[in-house]
Amino acid sequence: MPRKTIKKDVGLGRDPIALGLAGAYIIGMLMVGLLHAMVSPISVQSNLSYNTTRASSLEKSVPSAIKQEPVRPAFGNLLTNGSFEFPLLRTESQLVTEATRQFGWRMAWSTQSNPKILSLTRQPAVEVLLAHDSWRAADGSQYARLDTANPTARPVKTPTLVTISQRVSGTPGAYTLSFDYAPEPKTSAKDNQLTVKWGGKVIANISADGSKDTVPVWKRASYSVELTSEPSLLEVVGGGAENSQGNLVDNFTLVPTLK
Ligand SMILES: [Ca+2]
Repeated sequence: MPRKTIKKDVGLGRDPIALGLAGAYIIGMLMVGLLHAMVSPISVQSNLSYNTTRASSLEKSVPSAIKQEPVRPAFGNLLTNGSFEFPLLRTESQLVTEATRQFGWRMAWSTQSNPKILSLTRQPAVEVLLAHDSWRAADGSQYARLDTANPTARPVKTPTLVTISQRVSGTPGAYTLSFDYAPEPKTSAKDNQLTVKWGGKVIANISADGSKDTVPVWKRASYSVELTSEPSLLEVVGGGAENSQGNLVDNFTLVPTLK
């Protein structure tokens, strides 16, 4: 009995077998902890990888049409809203009338509209487009089409060719008028005719073939003009077939000519 009592009082530290088992248990737990510490970062990395992939796929699912590029006004540009970045569009296309604040351009139906076949009851409007898919603007996020969309029900025909204009004042002298022009993709030169006037005189007649284009192919054109003490009128006249196709323009600038 006394020996059994003594055995019960003996601690584990004094029992070689129990000590061995306890040591193995502690080492085992340390190894499990070490393995866990090694595995955990991989698991976190994996989650990060998943989230990144998910964020990327979400980004791809956002329509590119609502992405806005920062507006970069040309330094010294005397023209208002030459890049058609205002009004800020939330849809791919909007018909803008003169009543639209911030637009900056006057507008009228083009002198090349055909009043014999068209109802002139509709208010002049210019179509502003927000860059979408691969149809990028030449500058910023938006551009204009001077053969505008026709929202009226067919077969009623209304004008679509539009003229936009601005009266410009500034220090008299030599200036450079520049803008980007693109034929509408998959339309021929019959759809893409543009006339530019300065002070009532024609300074450019542009014709471009976009029949082989899949995206707007922008080309920059520049012309020398004179600004006098009197305000000068810039007119951009949409021409060609009147069918809501053609005449993409963007990024009009009027800056002093460097000598
Ligand atoms: Ca633009």
